[in-house]
Amino acid sequence: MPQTPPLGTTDLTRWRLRVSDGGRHVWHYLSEAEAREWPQTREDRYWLGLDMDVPDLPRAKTPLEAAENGMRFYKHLQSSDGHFAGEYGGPLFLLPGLVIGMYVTQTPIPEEWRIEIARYLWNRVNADGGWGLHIEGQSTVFGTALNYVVLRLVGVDPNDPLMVKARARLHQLGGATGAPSWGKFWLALLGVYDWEGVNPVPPELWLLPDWVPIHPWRWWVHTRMVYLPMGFLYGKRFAAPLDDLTRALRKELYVEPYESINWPKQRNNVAQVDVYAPHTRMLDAVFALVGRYEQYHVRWIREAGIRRAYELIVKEDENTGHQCLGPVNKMLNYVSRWIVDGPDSRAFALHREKLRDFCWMSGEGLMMTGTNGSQLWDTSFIMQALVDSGMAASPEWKSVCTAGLEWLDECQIRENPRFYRSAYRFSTRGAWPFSTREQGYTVSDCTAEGLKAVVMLQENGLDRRVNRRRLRDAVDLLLTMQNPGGGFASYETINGPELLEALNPAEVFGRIMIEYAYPECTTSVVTALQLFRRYDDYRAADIERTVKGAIKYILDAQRPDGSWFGSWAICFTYAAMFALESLSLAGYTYENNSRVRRACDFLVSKQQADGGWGESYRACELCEYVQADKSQVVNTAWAVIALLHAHYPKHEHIKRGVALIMQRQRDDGSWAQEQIEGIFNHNCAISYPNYKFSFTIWALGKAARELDWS
Ligand code: LAN
Repeated sequence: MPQTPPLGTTDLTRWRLRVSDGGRHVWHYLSEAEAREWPQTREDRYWLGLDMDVPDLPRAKTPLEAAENGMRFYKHLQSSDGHFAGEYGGPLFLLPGLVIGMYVTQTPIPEEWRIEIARYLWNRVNADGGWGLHIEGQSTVFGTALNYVVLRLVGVDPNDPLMVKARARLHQLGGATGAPSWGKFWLALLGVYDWEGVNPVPPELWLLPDWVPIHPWRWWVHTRMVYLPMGFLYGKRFAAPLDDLTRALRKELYVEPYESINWPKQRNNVAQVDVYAPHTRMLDAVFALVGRYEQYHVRWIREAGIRRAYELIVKEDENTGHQCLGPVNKMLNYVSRWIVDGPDSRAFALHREKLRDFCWMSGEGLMMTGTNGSQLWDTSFIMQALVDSGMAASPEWKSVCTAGLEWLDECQIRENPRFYRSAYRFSTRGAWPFSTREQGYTVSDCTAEGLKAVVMLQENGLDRRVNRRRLRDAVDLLLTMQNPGGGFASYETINGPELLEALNPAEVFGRIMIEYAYPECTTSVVTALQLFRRYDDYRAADIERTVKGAIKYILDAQRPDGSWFGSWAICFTYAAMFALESLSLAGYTYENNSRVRRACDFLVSKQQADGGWGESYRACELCEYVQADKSQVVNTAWAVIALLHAHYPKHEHIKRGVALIMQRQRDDGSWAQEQIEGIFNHNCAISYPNYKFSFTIWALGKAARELDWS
């Protein structure tokens, strides 16, 4: 790696995180004078990797003391409004959307962003000069070509050693013609890749009647919300006008001269290293057919498709405060609104403002995040850990809990979306979202974890800020989310046929076309319902039936070796924690149930020599347990919690896990960041840096309570 970041570095002591509006995150870069007026907090300093000036704590002798020390540190990271903010980076295909989207709409990129984006990519480059799909992945064409473009657009010179090496790596991989479809799409918008080289994304799909089994409304919400603006932009064949920089990029990105490239031939050309979900023959046949249609399409139908797509884009913007569901559709909608509404429109100004919500500043530079944060998710876990470990009862943590509850109260969504069925939205009344109320999407397990945290806090002596009716609203919503097999999916019920997966055009992600039921989501929901019914007999029979079905799903999802595959974090240890919690609530433990025994034996067989557990993200790709080189405190915490749920009788295994977590704790109570923790779509890792606090504290606190330490 070249010695210095390509555009230098900003003064880290001048960055501040401001939280507002129910958990909104915006990083500000202050002038020196402003910086004197607005001091940096410990929270800022933690996320910037600066010294926090916190005292060393007396060394913990028991797991409970270790949990308390952990919390003494973690409380410094609680934001002023009561939630726990955090860096939600990891994927490396998001900054390209941000920067290309800003470039083609001529949105000025602030100087401090340019410097810090370049520094982030410089920090995250692989030894071979390229970038992967995420920060721990091997170099791919997607990562390398697109981040190369980012660096050029923020002002890095093509002769910078970082660029020379990246270009060499890209050319070795075959050049940008081998980018997967989403990469081709962004390059085409920028005008450095020909639209003829992109498989069709017909906006006419949105004109199909709703009953058609492949109608986009039936797709997984992320996939449909990305393909919506893609259809619009493809229909328009929008490409930014060429300028010197993009002209230069046409030379730099390809092995062969740009003019000599046979574009239609590139549509299905995707570099081997990039492919996770190869095109099926059926998909290629459909593309061939739709490609024909493209040549002869009827003008007015195309226009109607574009209009329909635009109408739904506007509804999405309005429903989410111009935040959008996620970072990809955010930037595609952004470009779409610029084209139609123009740079001076109110809609575009609102959109521009919300770009900031996705930009997170870290010690390594500025990244674009996987959502506008993981506010609700992180806050509800630590609140539950505090209650479950008994710590919430101590006066020391009262204010942490009270502030947490106030924020959770704020965060619950009270009504259905403004554009509801007309925008194919699922109900939201009573839901908790993954990030903020403004983003406003129901997620099954986020609703469940939010509900659990609130009920636990309120039943432990805090004011009942969230009244019974609102808790019932959450329950009503959850009860509508169960699928026929008994399981719960992520944002909605499963609405489309699995056959649609054969038409997955995205190459780099697996199982993205429809919703699927997940053990994690299912467990969160059943545990929430079980907890709720301890205090309220509302819809008791429905809850009973739902829980039964869910437990059956969990049992059905178990593999013969006793494991469960985890879809949203790495991987089998994560899923085991959830699944065994479900089963223990149903009364199944190691003592009385062979399934639970098998699950525990599986987990214990993976315990590493030092007493910890450690899984590699490769497990999620390969769908098999893959040991990490080194044990990880987060995996260890999940395994410990799992075994505790199961009442696993050989306590020495659990205690060795606990000992490892204690041993890795630093003098100030914190734990160091280890491997990346999360995953999505089988193939892309994503950071949950707060897990090393919430789950370690939880595991320690729970173990302290449930095992004999005398
Ligand atoms: C998330 C993050 C949270 C996650 C859990 C709540 C953990 C899970 O149990 C349910 C699914 C959910 C909500 C989830 C879905 C997919 C997301 C939104 C992400 C992994 C964060 C980023 C990812 C999103 C799809 C990234 C943008 C990429 C595209 C392919 C559009």
